[in-house]
Amino acid sequence: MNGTVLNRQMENPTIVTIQQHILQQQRKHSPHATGSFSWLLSGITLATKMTEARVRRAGLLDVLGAAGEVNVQGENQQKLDVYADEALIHCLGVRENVAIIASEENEHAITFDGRDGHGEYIVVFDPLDGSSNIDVNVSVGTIFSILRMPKGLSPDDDPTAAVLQPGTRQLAAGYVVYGSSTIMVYTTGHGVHGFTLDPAIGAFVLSHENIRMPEQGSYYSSNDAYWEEFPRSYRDYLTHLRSGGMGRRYALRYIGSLVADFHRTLLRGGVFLYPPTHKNPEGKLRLLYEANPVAFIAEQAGGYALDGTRRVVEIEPKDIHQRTSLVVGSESEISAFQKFCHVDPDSLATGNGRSSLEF
Ligand code: AHM
Ligand code: MG
Repeated sequence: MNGTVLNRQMENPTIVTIQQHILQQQRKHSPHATGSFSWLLSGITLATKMTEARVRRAGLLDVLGAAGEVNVQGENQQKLDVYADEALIHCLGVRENVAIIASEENEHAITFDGRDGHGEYIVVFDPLDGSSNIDVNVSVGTIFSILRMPKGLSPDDDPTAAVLQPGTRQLAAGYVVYGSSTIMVYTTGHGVHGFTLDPAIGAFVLSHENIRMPEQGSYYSSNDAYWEEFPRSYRDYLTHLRSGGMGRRYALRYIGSLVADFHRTLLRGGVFLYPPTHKNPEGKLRLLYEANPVAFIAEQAGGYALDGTRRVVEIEPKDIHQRTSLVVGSESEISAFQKFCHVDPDSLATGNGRSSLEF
């Protein structure tokens, strides 16, 4: 025989890119998968790499500052918000299996001509989370959640109704933090995995396999400037953490970009809270494309995510841009939160085999 036969272990190469990892996961958990889902995820990774390239050159290109428009949330759009949104819409729009897109930056759900009912997936995202940090070189990110197109519904009939699904129906969720390095973290319901962008080869490379949230951390994360507005039970809980009631004295870390604050909480443990305030009595964070993906990832990593009284992922959404309060973190901190806020522990049973917290 002419030629050389390479005897490399293609299943376990030294470098595992996110694309390889997704395919390996599919082979393991859905052997009959068509590859359609990984094609969709590759659209997201491409868009985030485009955004990361802009973020890295932010002080050099004319990409800083306001774009001159106000989004549906009443917030001034930044140029990078608009760029990140357009990158995702473009990269997902050319994937024919995407039926509907919904984004923080667009009031209505977006559908595509000529799909003739072939679109299987819905993607909702916050294209650039933490916009107030863009101009000052502080970490920002992209958050996404993927849902299946409900059977019997056509995107052309009522795209909004198709998007309004509880977080328990998420097929996958993830985020990218454009920080000191760029990292993508995702779950498809089989653990949480992290990939660091290697700028030399332009690929997300497996760096954090099967991330588990520590059972207890040393940080709490909330905007203390709103302290007086927090409900009494939240203040009592935070005082408990601050005063050593958990066997250690907690320190405060708050970046103001949910993705970055959550990423630290995922790796180091602790708790992140955005309680109801006078200005935002329902909480500030958006359910579909901020709280739900973060909650799915937290639960997959052994943590918990509540809106204050129930699992975030069980909330039935009524509006694409619906807001929610959010308390997400490690087992010990959430267990203590439940005692202060009188949450029924049974309401936190995840339904995926894990029991609710014990008291
Ligand atoms: P954004 O998606 O428009 O950037 O807003 C959401 C951000 C979150 O990333 C962060 O947790 C929160 O708003 C910070 O709000 P505040 O400045 O009120 O603390
Ligand atoms: Mg956001």
